[in-house]
Amino acid sequence: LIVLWLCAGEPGTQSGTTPNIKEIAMGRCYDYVTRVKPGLRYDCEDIWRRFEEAVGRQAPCNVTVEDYGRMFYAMAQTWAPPCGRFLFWSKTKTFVQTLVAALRHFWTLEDTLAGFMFNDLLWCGREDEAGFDFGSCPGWSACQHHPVYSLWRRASQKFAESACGNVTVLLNGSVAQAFSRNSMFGSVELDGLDPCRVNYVNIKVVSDQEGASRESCGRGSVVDLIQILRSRGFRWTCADSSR
Ligand code: N1C
Repeated sequence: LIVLWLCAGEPGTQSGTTPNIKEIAMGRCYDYVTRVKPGLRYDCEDIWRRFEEAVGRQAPCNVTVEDYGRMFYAMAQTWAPPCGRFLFWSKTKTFVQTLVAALRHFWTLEDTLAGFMFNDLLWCGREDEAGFDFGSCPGWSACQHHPVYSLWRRASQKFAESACGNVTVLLNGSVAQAFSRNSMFGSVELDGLDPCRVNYVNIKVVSDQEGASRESCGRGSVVDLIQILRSRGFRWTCADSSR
């Protein structure tokens, strides 16, 4: 019976809203303003209220980028990473997090309040009553406007628009489509970069230690990225490396 119950999940659904999401997100917000970026003034209570307003009482597949407008307004950046230190990535998250922790030179979206608060959390609202659905949330593919996707979309867009100087892009050379127009980097951030503010786009294609590189600066989808950068007038460099 237990096995049957465990297997009964509908296709296209995944686990529900992260338990204790309010405590986690608000705790992170207070951590950010107290310890990570002391001196920045954000109202964590107000930010959480606006987040609830955006997500709660909505059909779980119906949360748009615009719905987060009021929340992002309350999170307006009074701080931006210094020019030359912006790091974008695609399909390399675990690797990036280790690298960033070690180098402390680069800044990613997770260094902004929005990225810091919502990293690795999952959420969706429920139509029938206020609040979150802790039982199940739709999968990405089942949704046109997934609440998690819309938040990252808005955050990624803002982050890319603020990028300046030399920016770095880390791609995973061990996967089939290191650069994909469907990824958050390829669909949102790339278009948000401003050729007048960005000096160089430095691409790094990183492959597994085992040397299983499927894609590199001269091969596969990375070539498409370089072509797009060229056509938009960016200066660029590209380097292959192993972890
Ligand atoms: O779709 P991706 O990667 O290309 O997105 C990565 C790209 C980075 O440059 C970030 O600035 O977009 C930004 N970003 C995050 O920082 C982030 N943290 C957590 C985008 N998405 C982020 N997430 C979650 O991972 C979110 O749920 C989103 O859908 C995935 C994207 O991961 P990916 O496909 O490996």
